[in-house]
Amino acid sequence: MSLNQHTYDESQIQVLEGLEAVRKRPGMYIGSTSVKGLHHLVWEVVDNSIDEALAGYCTKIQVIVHEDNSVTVIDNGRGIPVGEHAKMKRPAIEVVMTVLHAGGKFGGEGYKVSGGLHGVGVSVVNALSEQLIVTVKREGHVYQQEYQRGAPQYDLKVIGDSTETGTTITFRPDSEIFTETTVYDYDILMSRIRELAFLNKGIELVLTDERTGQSQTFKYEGGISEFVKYLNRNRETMHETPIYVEGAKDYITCEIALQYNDGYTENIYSFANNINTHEGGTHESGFKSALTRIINEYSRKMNLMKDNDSNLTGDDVREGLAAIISVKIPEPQFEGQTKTKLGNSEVRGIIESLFSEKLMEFMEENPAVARKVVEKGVSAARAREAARRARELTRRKSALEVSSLPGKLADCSSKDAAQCEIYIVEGDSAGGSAKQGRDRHFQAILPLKGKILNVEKSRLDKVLSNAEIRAIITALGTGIGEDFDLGKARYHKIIIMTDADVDGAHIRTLLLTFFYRYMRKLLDAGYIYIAQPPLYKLERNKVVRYADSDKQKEQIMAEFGENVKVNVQRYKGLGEMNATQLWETTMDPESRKMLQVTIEDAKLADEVFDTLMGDHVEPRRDFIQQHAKFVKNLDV
Ligand code: 0RA
Repeated sequence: MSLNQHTYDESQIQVLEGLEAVRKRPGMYIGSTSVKGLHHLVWEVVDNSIDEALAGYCTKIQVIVHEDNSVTVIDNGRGIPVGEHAKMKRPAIEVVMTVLHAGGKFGGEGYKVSGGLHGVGVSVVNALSEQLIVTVKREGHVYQQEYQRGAPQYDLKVIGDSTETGTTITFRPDSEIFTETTVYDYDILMSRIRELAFLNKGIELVLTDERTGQSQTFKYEGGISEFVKYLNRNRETMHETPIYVEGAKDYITCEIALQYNDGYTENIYSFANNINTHEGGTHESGFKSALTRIINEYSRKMNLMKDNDSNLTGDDVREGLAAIISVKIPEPQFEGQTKTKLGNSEVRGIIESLFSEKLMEFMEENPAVARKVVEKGVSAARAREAARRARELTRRKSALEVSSLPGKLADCSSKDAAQCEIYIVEGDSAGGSAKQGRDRHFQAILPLKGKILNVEKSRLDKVLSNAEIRAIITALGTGIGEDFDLGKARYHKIIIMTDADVDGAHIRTLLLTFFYRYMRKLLDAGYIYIAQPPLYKLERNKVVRYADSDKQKEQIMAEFGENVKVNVQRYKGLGEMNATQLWETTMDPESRKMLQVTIEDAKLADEVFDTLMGDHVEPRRDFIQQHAKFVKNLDV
């Protein structure tokens, strides 16, 4: 046996061991094997194509979901190299597809801007796919290789000629790994692909769903400026064109776009290497401090505030602001609870000085807009004062009352927050069943009457004067907004339980919007859940089964056997279930299913809400047409 063959055998064994490690512990590489992990496979492949585009070699990326939920990603980049890898003695493409973290090693050119969970390498996608086929057009030829669960099925071969270049990867996620679901969600794919198109101006991204025939193309020459306009699409804006700033220093590139609207909420999204930094970080804090400082400086300079007026706060100047901050950085440091906080300290200063200068320039050139922005901040400051007084009132009141908890709350007996759960239940009658059915040791019930206030349309002072919202705040114990303290949470599971109808969906959206706006850390901590009551009860000869979907109903009917007239009950509301049924199906930790709400879900709820309740008719109509299946019963 030659020495070369010997080394080859060894490295092949190592390769297989590496992929086996990925299959044994997929969560370590892609976060989870649920819906999120399933979609992560797509992002891993797409990220490589985006990197190729950022390096200047790729202009178009296409994502196709096939009938069988396999996915194809096509790009027109340089194509993954096919020549022999010096050390591994195999074609580079095979090394990229089978060796962990091998992706960037052949580039040689500068750096790759990847980060976070992303950038683990396409070999991970390969390891977790039943089948993967890679096709590369390069140097006049078309090359192809196929793998199953990461293992090559044949040596790289030439299957044709082409004058074009690019990479096509088709993979079918392994159902042995993704046991929960292997079905791709169009809306999840679409909203991230749209986001990537906003964040990387000029790149054309196409999403096609062969299961439905749906297809959308995203390409934004205006990049994040168009992103900001999109965020404000349902609002009246205070200036037509977003303020846009870009700059680079020491291989760090920064872009900022912002536009004020006449609403009360702030919509700031920051990104580092295309990853949404939910927890903020140095780029976001640099931006915020520059914004506050410059607006105050400008108003003093122009005598828009009295000398003894105190400065506007950050919250004041961010009321009605939509902004995107996007940085691309060679070695991002991701920190925080969910690793979505940018830690690189050098970024703060770069953003701060870049943005201060441009913002001052903008305000001086657009005095009418600048004046409106300042006036808005001043009125926000007044409202903040009013809110503070209202809050103090609540605080003092609760200190005086014997029991400060809301009267409607049926609290649990345990005081160990980590064990405790609170069900926020739609309606008094379902609330009654839940109170009877619960395990009172660790389950608390808070029934809500009717709908809570739409927090998108009100300032904090009004939000705090709403009885239902006050009940939620006091029950949770955390405080709200800037006073929020996660450590004071009285329950570590906050479970929203509403009817499976349009009103239920509306109330759920209102609650999620409230948590998103005022208690975001609850979402970061993963404390918010949505209960999943069943849709059907099926009964035959005292054997009772429940079904969550029509499909499951059919399945259970089939299991009961043919030609028996099974008793089927469709639940329209929680109120139709008695206490025992509610416990068995929805509240018993042994048997219930709950959805844990992520910050993305809440963001989406916020967006859905915005679109359905916003001031403008056109986006609402578009949205309803696009999401007909989801909102078909909505009376808007
Ligand atoms: C390594 C080196 C080069 C390109 C790529 C990887 C590459 C990977 C993927 C994955 C999907 N699409 C891709 N496109 C390119 C540089 C090749 C060269 O120097 O010509």
